[in-house]
Amino acid sequence: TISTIPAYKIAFLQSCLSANVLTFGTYTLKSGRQSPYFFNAGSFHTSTLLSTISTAYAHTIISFLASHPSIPKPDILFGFNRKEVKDHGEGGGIVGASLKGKNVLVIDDVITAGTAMRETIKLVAKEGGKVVGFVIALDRVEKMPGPREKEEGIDDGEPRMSAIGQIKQEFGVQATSIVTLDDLIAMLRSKGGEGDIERLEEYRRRYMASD
Ligand code: OMP
Repeated sequence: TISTIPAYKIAFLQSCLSANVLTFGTYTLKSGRQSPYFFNAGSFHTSTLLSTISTAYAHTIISFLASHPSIPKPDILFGFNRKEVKDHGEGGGIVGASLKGKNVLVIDDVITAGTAMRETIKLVAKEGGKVVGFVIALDRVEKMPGPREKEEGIDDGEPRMSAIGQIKQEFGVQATSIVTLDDLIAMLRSKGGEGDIERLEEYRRRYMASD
């Protein structure tokens, strides 16, 4: 229920709704799934919204680091990846601190099937670093696509592990998020149950991960 969701998560979800970062409709995802909602981090484009999302990430990162004491916390460096590798000027695929020999905490927007996370793990390894954790704004808590879904786009209805769970198992990487689809549904319910909830719950029943 909403009473168990921390205030910063509610504030974050409320900002996402009022800034149209979270929208409802029919969207085709990267995975090919048809979703009744979409999270567009690019719509966090004002100074107020930037402050909202960075505060929410900060809360999440602080509690993530506190619950994983084995992750070393020296002076914190930061950087980000370019969409395309630059072959002039200082060059390279990363702007900011070099990743060489570093433990990397990755900050990303959304996880669905985990494709973007896998690419990031590879990219960081290529730059000589090691991903120790992921902090995501929205975890859609969806199951991994099965072989039939990958080939024909048809979900076989079988229960499967979450994309995050699978990545934790394969790479030993920890992950956490500011909010999940469950938080969003609980928050919308507390606001008096808008029409979209039915579609969100139907989608959740269909693609929810088994772990
Ligand atoms: P996966 O790579 O399947 O985990 O999907 C994550 C990526 O999908 C994000 O980095 C976005 O590029 C995109 N995405 C969103 O931005 N918002 C959503 O609500 C859903 C997706 C998506 O396509 O799954």
